[in-house]
Amino acid sequence: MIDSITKLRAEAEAEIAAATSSAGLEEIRVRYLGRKAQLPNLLRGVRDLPADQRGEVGKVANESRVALEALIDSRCAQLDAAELDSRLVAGGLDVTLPGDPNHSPGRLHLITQTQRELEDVFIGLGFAIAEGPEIELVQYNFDALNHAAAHPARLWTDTFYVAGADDVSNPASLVLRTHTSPVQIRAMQAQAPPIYVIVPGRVYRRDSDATHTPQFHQLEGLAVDEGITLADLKGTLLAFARATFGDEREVRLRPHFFPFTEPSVEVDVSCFNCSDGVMAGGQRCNLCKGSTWIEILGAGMVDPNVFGHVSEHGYDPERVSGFAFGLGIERIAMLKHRVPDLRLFYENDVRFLRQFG
Ligand code: 2NM
Repeated sequence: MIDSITKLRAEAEAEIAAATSSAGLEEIRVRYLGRKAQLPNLLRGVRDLPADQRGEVGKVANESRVALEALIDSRCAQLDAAELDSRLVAGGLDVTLPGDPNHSPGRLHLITQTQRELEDVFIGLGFAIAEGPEIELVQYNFDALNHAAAHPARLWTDTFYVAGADDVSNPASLVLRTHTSPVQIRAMQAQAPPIYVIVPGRVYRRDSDATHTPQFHQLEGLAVDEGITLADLKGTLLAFARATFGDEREVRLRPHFFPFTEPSVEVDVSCFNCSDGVMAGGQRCNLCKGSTWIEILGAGMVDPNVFGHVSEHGYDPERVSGFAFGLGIERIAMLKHRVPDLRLFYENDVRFLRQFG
């Protein structure tokens, strides 16, 4: 038996050395070492040998297997390199090679990183991601979201109307969406309740100063089901706050107004920079300004009038209820990473960007 193993090993070694392509080498590997191949077959036969021969034969067979594997690996590397060389000589360009000199592949922008972290949190809570157009009908951006005809956000001074929009109150006029909420209307038209979606994306408002850029990012959420209450909203936002700002966080809801929710709330997270408004050095906290709370988002219970715009898709306010919320991704990133000025996100200064990730 030892003789046949040694002979097999010698044959295999000769074939490996003579292999001229990585495909041919793989065929040799399967033939000698594959599951149904000769050497493993011999190894399996070891257990039927008399006890006094098993150790010796097993050892020789196993050593042969290990030696052949190593030989194949090194021959494979040789052949791969030779094959690459010949492709390059033939003039083919291998775009999978690293650059020379090697360049960093870069990193995701902090807004993208933050958006993906937020998506992960809400996916973990059972939400799906929905996306939709950035150029949107007034019907979806305002009317279906219960914005009164005279709502100031509809004015051309506040919203970018797309060339050709004849009248700001024409539902067929086009705007750059001012929030991602119209996607939630579209999601409800496409899916009857229950629905649990988040909508991240770019939004546009005619605003430009130290704390506003004309384009920014939102992440909104919508949950509609039987028996959804404000307590579900608060529990969801508490889980989000803890995942994003630390396990010790609490949340607080304050009454507010939004056109599409009733009641509406602003949501604060307990400060993660101080204790009782005072920082380690004894000064008043510069993040919460000593208040112990930081505003992070707006939310509320979806107004029955909003369901009225999608009632033919199964949204009967007598049967289902829902909560919705919206947050600014830039604001979350600024709080988490102590970014002092919103405009840094849009100046593309790599000295700023490369600090993250
Ligand atoms: C917010 C605050 C409160 C919101 C409402 C809806 C919809 F589509 F369900 F009506 N989407 N998003 C909402 C509610 C957004 O952002 C500050």
